[in-house]
Amino acid sequence: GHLRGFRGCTVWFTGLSGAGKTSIAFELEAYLVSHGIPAYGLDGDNMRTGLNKDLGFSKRDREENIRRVAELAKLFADAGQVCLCSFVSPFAEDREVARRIHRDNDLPFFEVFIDTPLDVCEQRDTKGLYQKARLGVIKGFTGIDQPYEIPEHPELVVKTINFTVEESTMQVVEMLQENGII
Ligand code: GGZ
Repeated sequence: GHLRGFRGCTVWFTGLSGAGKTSIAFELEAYLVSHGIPAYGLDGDNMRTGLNKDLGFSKRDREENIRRVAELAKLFADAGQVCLCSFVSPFAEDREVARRIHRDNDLPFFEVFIDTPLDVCEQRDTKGLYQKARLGVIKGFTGIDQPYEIPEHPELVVKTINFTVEESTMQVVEMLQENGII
């Protein structure tokens, strides 16, 4: 990728389960590709079923999940893609590792906090996971019996209540425009 004019970047979506990370990333991917910008989304669905299928949700496993995802995202970005990573990534130190992996390779990295309150995520409960966590069937669920560390210096905070997925997505598009990525 070092001879290329346009270099890719990584947009790192963090937030609770059900916050809307994947919905926004999916909408953004469609927007970018329809504008001729190569983009590719990574999330729990395509990482935890394959490359990271040996990992669970302990603090250590989440750390390794994020490290591997960040190394993969770095390669996508270096290959000129806008890599859209949607992971709960609840621990600040793990998100910092992801950022450092990109910085060390001079690749732009944008941390986007999808700021949806826990009670809203829990009410949506699209997969029934919060209920299972409340009942103790799932242990170590982020926001219930494991922490979510709120990002202190994200490049962007997207509040999703009272906004459509399209409106939230456009906030990310504007951030990429302001930073000369697109
Ligand atoms: C959090 C969990 C858990 C626990 C299963 N805690 O809404 P979802 O279903 O699709 O998003 C959650 C996803 C989180 O995987 P990540 O790879 O993003 O996590 S991390 O970044 O922390 O490594 C949820 C489901 O997996 N899930 N158990 N205990 N989310």
